[in-house]
Amino acid sequence: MQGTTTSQRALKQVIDSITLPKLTKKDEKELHRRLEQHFPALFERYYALYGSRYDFFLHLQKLVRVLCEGFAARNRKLKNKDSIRLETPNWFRSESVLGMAVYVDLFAGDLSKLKEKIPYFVQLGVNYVHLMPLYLAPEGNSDGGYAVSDYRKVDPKLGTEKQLKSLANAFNEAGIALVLDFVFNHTSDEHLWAQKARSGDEQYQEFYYFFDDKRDVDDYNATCREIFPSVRRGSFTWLEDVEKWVWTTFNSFQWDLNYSNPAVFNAITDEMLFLANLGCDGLRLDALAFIWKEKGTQCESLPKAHTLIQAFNLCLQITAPAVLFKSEAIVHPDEVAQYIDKEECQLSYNPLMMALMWESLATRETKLLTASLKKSFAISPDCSWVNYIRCHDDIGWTFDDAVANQVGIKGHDHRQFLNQFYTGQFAGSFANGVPFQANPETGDCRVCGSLASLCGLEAAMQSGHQQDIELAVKRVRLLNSVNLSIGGVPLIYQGDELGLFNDYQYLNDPHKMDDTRWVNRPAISEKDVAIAHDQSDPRGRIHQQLTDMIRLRQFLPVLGVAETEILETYRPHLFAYVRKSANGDRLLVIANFSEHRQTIPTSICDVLGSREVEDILNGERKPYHQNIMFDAYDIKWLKVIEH
Ligand code: OTU
Repeated sequence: MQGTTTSQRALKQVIDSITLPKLTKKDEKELHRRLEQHFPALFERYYALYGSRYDFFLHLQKLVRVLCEGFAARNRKLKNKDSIRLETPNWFRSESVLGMAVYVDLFAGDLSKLKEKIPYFVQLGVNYVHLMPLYLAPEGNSDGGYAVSDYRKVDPKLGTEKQLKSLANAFNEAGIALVLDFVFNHTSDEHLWAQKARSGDEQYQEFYYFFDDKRDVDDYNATCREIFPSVRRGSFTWLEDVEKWVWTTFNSFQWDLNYSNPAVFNAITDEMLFLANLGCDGLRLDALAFIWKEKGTQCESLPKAHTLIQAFNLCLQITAPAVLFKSEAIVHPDEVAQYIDKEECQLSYNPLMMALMWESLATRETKLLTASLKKSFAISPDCSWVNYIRCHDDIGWTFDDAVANQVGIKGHDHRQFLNQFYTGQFAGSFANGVPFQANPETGDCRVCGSLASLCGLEAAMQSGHQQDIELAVKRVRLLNSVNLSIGGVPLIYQGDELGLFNDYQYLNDPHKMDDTRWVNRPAISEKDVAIAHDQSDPRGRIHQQLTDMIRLRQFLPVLGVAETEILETYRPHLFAYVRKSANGDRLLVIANFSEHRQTIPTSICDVLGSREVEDILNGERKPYHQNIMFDAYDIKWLKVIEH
């Protein structure tokens, strides 16, 4: 390959061979500029994926047509946003960006009612809203919407495309970024492509992984991880009517798309651009680790999965550059890091920090959290973590066993302990968690539950024990406080801002009862909101404390574009980090992950350049002499006192 010259020639050939959509002179110029800038890289990736196919050029031609049409279909407002975002590519790193993840129906009822919740978001300081999948999906069990039957149709129970567009518009006017799910590893078995495949259409059978021979299935199963082992063993489903096996990493009704077929890449790009043109600011790349498969491998995070995502990203750079990618790789920390790059995903969930905050709460020790984040927290300055404490899924105990070993922790045993601790099988645990996908063979298990319940508030309020209630409220504050101050976009999960407990209603619904993740997908009621505004209720205090910290954060540029250095505290229960911005601004955060009093010498403040500090969280200005003292689960945001 001759690099740029070959791709330039290919671009010219493609452009000459297609009819371009009608564009204004200015738009045409911009499209050509972007193609010139990004096509060489796109061509390189597309060639690496599909170059050996006899029909490569035809697919390439189709792809360029899809991109040009996507560009033409993008409205003026969004095109203006594209130009603004190209000028301010790091907008998401601002200290004022705060996210929330919500289910349209559980949070508001439907799309039109969600629009009425804009003041709620604004009041809380939320300006990034991730809407859980809202597309047409099978009746009954649809994996919470993660089985998409039509990317272009809003689930009629939630509203219409028109309402979604109008919501996107209203969000935009209120300064709220909209993030939608891009569920591109699989479709539901009711998607038109799946239906055609099922009826014997070979062209569409090639959209998925269909196998006649059980030996293929066995070969792949031998090296692939089972994701939902309590649903079905292995990663395949036998289709009685077609007499073939189909690849289903998750539920049997979620068919994995076959990205070794360029027609799939093109078709999905078309769907992606449709979502982009609805007016969203970000796409959450669901289950992105699984999109490329090769026999003899685990079929997760393979090099070509990255090539594919880079190619999708380039397609966006050409047609809708305002739209960001958020990586949902809930995998080994080293693999999580591989997706984080301006050219791949600008945003990424931070499952390592999420899991290890819970680990520290259980053990009261911070050595694994400190050692792991020292290794893995730093990422490219063009990108950002999306930090979270809870989400709609389970907590998986993801951490690097080698790092754990270095601090004297055996990964396997420790995970068993954590599962026991959070699912009520460990005497003395404060948590009300529920096991998810226990695998009897490997002993693997994950945990579900709401923030407040996992922190012990549900149990404490049941027992009425005042001291336990206090401790639970403090645990919630501690986790929220780290999440808001460590650097990155904090993402609140619906209901956790209100201190909601587990919701056991799902046990009465036959479509949900087998999926314990529903325990942390509560419907939010007016009553819940009212309780959270009642200061005499512990949930009211949770809400107030969170709100106060959010307010404070908004005025701390050091929590925006700046670096995080994880510090060694040499104190088993304390966790500390310092935020440093280029202009010398600094913030030191120290957190006590135990219910016992702790102290640390004031010398830790030397990272701030002075020991004359104040805790800006509670306005405590008293100078610390020899030691800084911490009560149960205390956290301090320390700044040098300005004279
Ligand atoms: C995602 O999560 C979604 O967040 C889940 O809600 C979906 O069920 C799933 O994809 C399928 O669409 O298995 O338990 O290792 O753990 O991508 C959560 C990555 C999941 C997977 C993660 C997946």
